[in-house]
Amino acid sequence: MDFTFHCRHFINGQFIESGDGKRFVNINPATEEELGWVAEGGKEEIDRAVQAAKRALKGEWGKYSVRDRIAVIRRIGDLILERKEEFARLESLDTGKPYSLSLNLDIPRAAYNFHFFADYLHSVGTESYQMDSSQFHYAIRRPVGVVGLINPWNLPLLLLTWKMAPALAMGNTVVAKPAELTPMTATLLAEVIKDAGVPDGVVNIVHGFGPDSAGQFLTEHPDVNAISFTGETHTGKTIMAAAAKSLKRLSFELGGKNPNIIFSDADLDDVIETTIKSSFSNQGEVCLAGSRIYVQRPIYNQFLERFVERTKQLVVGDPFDPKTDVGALISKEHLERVSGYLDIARREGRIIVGGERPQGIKKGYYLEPTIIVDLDEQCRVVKEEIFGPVAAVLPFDTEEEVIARANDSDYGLSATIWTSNLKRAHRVAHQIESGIVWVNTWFLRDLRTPFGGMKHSGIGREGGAHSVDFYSELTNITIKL
Ligand code: NAD
Ligand code: 6OD
Repeated sequence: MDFTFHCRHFINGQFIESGDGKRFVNINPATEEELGWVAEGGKEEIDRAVQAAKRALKGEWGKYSVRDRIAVIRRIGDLILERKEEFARLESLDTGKPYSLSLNLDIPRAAYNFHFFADYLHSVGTESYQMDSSQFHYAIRRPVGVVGLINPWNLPLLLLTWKMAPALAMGNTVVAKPAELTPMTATLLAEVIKDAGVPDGVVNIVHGFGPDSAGQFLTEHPDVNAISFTGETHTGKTIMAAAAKSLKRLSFELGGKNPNIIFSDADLDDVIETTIKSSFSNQGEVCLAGSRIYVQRPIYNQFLERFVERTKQLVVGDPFDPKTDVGALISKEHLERVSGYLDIARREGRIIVGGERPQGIKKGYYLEPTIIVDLDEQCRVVKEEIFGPVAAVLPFDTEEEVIARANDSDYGLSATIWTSNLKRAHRVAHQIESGIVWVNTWFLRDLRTPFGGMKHSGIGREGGAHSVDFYSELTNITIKL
C-alpha cells in the first residue's frame, strides 16, 4: 500500500523529532506493512513538554474565562468531526479495527468527548455554606496543574480525548503519551489542537514506550501534578510506585474480566446480538468485554447453539472491507499472548468454534472469534484478562451461586445482567462487585455517569462531575463577618 504517516512529538505548539533522533517503526497489524516512523521520546522530550505545559499555565491560557475555554474545546470537537474520515482511516490502519467502527464509534465519540465537556462546563459550580449571619464559606476551583495522560492502544483517540477534554475544561495543561502501537490519531489531533487556536504549550504530545522511556519519565517527573492512566493493572501498579515519589494525584482505569450473567427469563434474541458485540467487537480488545458468560442451565444449550451459529457468521478480515465485522489484533506479540490462552483452553476445556487463523488470510494478526466451554472456574482462561476475541461460556443454576462466581475475581470493572425480572435485576446489580453494571444492554454510555472499576480494575471514577473533581483543586474560603 502506498501510504506513510510519520509521527513527531508536539511540544509547545511545534512538531519536532527527538533531540537524539531516535525513532521506531509503526506497523499495520492487518498487513504487517510499515505505516511510517514514530519519534521516540526520552527524558529530554518529556522535560521540554512538561516545562512548556508549566509555562502555559501562567500564560494566556491561565487567563481564559470559562466561556473562552468552552469555545476552544467546542472547536476541537467540531474540527475532529470535519476530518472524521481522515481520523477513522488512521485509527483503523493503526489498530486493525474495522473502518466502520472507527468512523461510527471511535471518532464521533472522541468529538463528543470535547462537545460534552464544553457543554458540561457551563453548569460546573462549587459549594457555599452559611452557618449564621457571621460566617460564610465558599469553595473555588482551580486547575491541578500539569496533567500527564497515558493511554492504551485499543481505543486510542476515544480514550485520549476522554481525559484531555475534561483536563482542558478545568484549565489544566497536559502532556499526553499515546500508546506506542497507535500513535497516529494523537498526532493528527495535535494538528486539530493547533487549528482550533489552543495556545502553545497547553497540549503536548510525546511519543514513546513505557518502561525506561517517555511513559516512565512522565510519571516520574516532579513537575507533573497528576497522572490519568488507562491500561493494564500491572502497569498501573508500576506507575503508582513511580508517582509516589512526588505524590501525584492518580486516576486509574485498568483491566477487566467482566461477567455476563444470563438468566433463563432473558430475551434471547437481544442477548445473542448484544453478546456477540460484547465478546467480539473491536476484536474483543475492550476493557469492558464480556469474557465470562454465565448462562442459567435451562437455556444453556439453546444459548450456546445460537451463539455459536451467530459467531460463525462474523466476517473476519480486511478492516477496510465494509463487510468486515472483526479486524486484526493489535500486534504479533498480542496474537501470541492470546493464542497462549487458547493452548490452555485446548488442554483444560473445549474450543467449540474459532481458535484458528481465518482461512485464506496470509498476512496480518488475525484470529477467528472463539468460544470455549467445559472450563473449570479456576482455569486461567476464566480468571485472567485475555483482551482478544475469546469468550468462555459456563452454566449456572442459582442466583446466589452466580453472584458468588461473578465476584470471585480480582477484577471489578463491569458486568452485564440479562433478565426480564426487574426485582432480580436490581437485587443482583446491587451485589455485583464492579464499577459498572448494565442490565439488558452493554456499553450504553451517558458521559455524566461515574465510569471506572473497583478492585484491580481501577482507582477513582471519571465522567461528568467525577472528571471535574479529578481535574480540579478545591480551595475552601471562610469569611467571618
Ligand atoms: P499497557 O498498560 O501495556 O500500556 C498502556 C500505556 O501505558 C501505554 O501508553 C504504555 O506505553 C504505557 N506504559 C507501559 N508501561 C509503563 C510504565 N512503566 N510507565 C509509564 N507508562 C507505561 O496497556 P495496553 O496493553 O496498551 O492496553 C490494554 C490494557 O488496557 C488492558 O488491560 C485493558 O483492560 C486496559 N484498558 C482499560 C480501560 C478501562 O477503562 N478500564 C480501557 C481501555 C483499556
Ligand atoms: O466509554 C468510555 O468512556 C470508556 N472509557 C471506555 C473504555 C473502554 C475500554 O476499552
